[in-house]
Amino acid sequence: MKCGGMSLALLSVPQMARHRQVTMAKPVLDPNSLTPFVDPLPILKVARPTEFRPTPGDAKQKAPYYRMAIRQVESKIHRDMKPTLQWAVDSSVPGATLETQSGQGMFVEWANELPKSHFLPIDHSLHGAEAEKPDVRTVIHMHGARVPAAADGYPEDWYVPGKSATYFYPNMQDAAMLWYHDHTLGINRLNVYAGLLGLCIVRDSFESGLSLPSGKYEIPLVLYDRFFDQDSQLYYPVSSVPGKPWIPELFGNAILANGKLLPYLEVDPRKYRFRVLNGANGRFFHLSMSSGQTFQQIGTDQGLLAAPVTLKICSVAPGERGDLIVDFSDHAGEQIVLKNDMLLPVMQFRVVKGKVNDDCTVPSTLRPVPKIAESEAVKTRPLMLGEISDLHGDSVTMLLNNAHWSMPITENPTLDSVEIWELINVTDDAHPIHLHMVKFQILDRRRFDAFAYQNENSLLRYRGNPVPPEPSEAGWKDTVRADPGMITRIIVKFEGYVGRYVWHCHILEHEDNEMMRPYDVVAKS
Ligand SMILES: [Cu+2]
Repeated sequence: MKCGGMSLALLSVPQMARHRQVTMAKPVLDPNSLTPFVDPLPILKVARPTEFRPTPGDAKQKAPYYRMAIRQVESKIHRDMKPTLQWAVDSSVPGATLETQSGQGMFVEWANELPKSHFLPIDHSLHGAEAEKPDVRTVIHMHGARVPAAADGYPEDWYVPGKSATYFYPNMQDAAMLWYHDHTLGINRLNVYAGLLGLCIVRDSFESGLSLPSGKYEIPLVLYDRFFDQDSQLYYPVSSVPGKPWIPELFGNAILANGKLLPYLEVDPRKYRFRVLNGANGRFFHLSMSSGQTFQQIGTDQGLLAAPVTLKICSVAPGERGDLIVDFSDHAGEQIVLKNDMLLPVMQFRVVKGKVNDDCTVPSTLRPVPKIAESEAVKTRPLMLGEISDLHGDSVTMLLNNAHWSMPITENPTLDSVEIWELINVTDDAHPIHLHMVKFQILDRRRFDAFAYQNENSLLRYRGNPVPPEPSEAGWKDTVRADPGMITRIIVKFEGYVGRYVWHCHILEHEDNEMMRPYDVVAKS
């Protein structure tokens, strides 16, 4: 189901109608009614530190200090739309990009300067979003960062306007594109939809030693979908259940690139590096070029792949990143559209005529990704991804291992130990599962009998052979697509820090309604 071309009120959206009827309380803007490709693609600004402060544990070292103000702003999504009210980090949506070197720590003060009222529909029946809690609150998590628990942005560590949290990120990890976003318990889907997301690029000497496109030829691309009303304002659909506006998924009809609807980018006829983030609440992207040309994927969530993968379609689930090399050298003078499923345009590339010098190369081997042997695992955890309906069948809750957020901790890996997590998906949806603090590898996916598993006392009956990860997933990951009717196995070394973290589905509507669990990394005894 894709939502291109919808403009009518009271429209039911099949993908969302499974459990609650989703209603459009007002007419939504039809992106097809707008002239495409009239706004240049915004190049995300890079955040600048305001000062340098002594590093925790080593006062002689100084680390940059960034103050990232979180404020309500108005900005133009498209030339022919009115300014849209959004919530911005460091004055833009997506927020300013943090850039750092591996091993170079940084302080970030996330300052909540939002107004006192929320402009999106809070569901007070969700755990963590009860009516007595303040409507406006935030806490920012750095997705993919190996960071002490106190700076991870725990969902209950939210704070209200006028307060801030200052986190120190050690950045002791390889080059990768991380991203920050709101993680507030019960309203995270609304805060991210409002605009609270941005990038953090970690660089290192290994990656910089490769002659990949850089500078103006390396372009981060943050993609997500939204609905807008006829006044150009963000619209978040609600359920048909009075007092319970939560919906199980959101698939907006407007796809934005770096915060603009249907922008264009003028490019030279040469190689570019596009660092793609799927920052959508629930939409999976499958990106291709209207020219039919192939491109190379050189990296995934946690950095470079062992070798480039040639693709015609790049798939990224919510939370995942794809690091792409696109070569326009054979397309001088052409206009090429970056498309999602159903040929829906995302943006346009206008390739300049002529020839340019391009000494960037993509090496045939990029960075070793040493396989973690299954024999290293000290524990295998079967973890069911399931869902329960309420008595009236008008609501559904997706759960990890049948446990709610507030139940006792069940996942408690030991620091530096290796575990295999088996994500046993008995639902009809693909769930992108994200573990905080760690990176991992995908072992395989295997079809199984979900009915037997649920009804015959966890009987495991396989319906196929194990399928290895796709080549574009065969690197270091922090988010993995757990497909329906499949057991997805990942192998994780819990390196980093002792403390309380979370693991969750990155479909934000699921995460806000219990598809998230705390986990503890415990000290070696
Ligand atoms: Cu999910």
